[in-house]
Amino acid sequence: MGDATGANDPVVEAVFDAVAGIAPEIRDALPGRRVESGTENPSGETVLAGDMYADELLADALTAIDGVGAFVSEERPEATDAGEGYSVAIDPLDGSSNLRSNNTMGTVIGVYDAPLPAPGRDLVAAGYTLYGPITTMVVADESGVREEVVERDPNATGEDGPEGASRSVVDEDLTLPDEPTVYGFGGRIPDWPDAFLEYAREVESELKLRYGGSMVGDVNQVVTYGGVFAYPTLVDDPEGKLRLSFEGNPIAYVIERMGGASSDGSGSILDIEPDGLHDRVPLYVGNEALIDRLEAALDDE
Ligand code: FDP
Repeated sequence: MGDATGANDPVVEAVFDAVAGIAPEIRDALPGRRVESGTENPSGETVLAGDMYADELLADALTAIDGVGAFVSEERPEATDAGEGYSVAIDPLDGSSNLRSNNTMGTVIGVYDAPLPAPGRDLVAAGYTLYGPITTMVVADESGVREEVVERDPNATGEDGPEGASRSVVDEDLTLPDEPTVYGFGGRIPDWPDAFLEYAREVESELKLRYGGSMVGDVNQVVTYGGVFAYPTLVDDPEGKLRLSFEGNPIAYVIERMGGASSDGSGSILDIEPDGLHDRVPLYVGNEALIDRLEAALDDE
C-alpha cells in the first residue's frame, strides 16, 4: 500500500486530481438530474439520478488509478475491486436532497490504507468538494489541510475526462478559527435526547445558527468560522443518520487535522472499529472546547 502519510503521495494526488477533474461534469449534469432514480441505496434512502451519475463517473475515474485497490461508495452495497492499493470511500453527492431546492452539496472523499470497513485511523487523506457558488475542494493529509478552487480548464473538451479542471490552492494551511462563531445541528428537535437538547440550548445562546441541510455545506461553515456541527444520536436512532466510512471518518479527519476535535459522544470518531461498510454514527465536530462540553453533557445523562 502507500506511504501511510498521504503527504506528497502520488496516488493521493491522483485521487484528488480525478475528483476535481470530474467536478465540472457533475455540476453540468445536475440541472437535469433532480428527479428520483427509482432505486434505494444500501441505507434504504431514495437515490436521485444525480447521485447515480456522480457515483458512476467517480467509480470509472478512481478505479483506473494505479495504486487504488478498491472503490467503495455510499450508493453501492459492496466494494469494487480495482487491484492493489488504497481503498477510496466516496459519498458521491452528499446533501443531494438539496438538489431540489438548489442549495449546496458536495462530494466526500476518504483514502484509507486498509481494506474497508476500517477505522478512521487508517485514513491517509480525506476531504470534500463543495458545489457552492464557487467549486472548492478541502484536502487534508498528514502535512495539513488546504483549500483549493477548482475551475474548468477552458481548453478541455468532454473527452478530456478527469484532466478537465485546474486546482489552485487559496489557503495552504487551514486551521479552525480560535473564536467559534457558528453552529449547525441536524435532525428534528423532538427526536433529540434531553442531554443533547440541553447542550444545544447553551450553544444557541452563544453562537449563530448556520444550517442548510447538507453535511459538507454545514461543516464548511464551521471550517470557515469556527464552531460546532452535529448530526446527533436520536431517540429512536441512537446511531444518528450519517455513515461512518463515507461521512463521519473523512470529516473527523479534516477537522482534527485543522486542530479541532471529533466525537461520537464519548471519544474521537477516528477510533471507532466499524462492523460493516454502511455503519452509521452520531457525528459531533468542531472547536475542541465545544466538543469537550458536548461529551461532558452527554456523559451526565
Ligand atoms: P442528504 O440526505 O440530502 O444526502 O447523509 C446525507 C445528508 O443529506 C447530510 O448531508 C445531511 O447533513 C443530512 O443527510 C440531512 O438529513 P435530514 O434532512 O434527513 O435531517
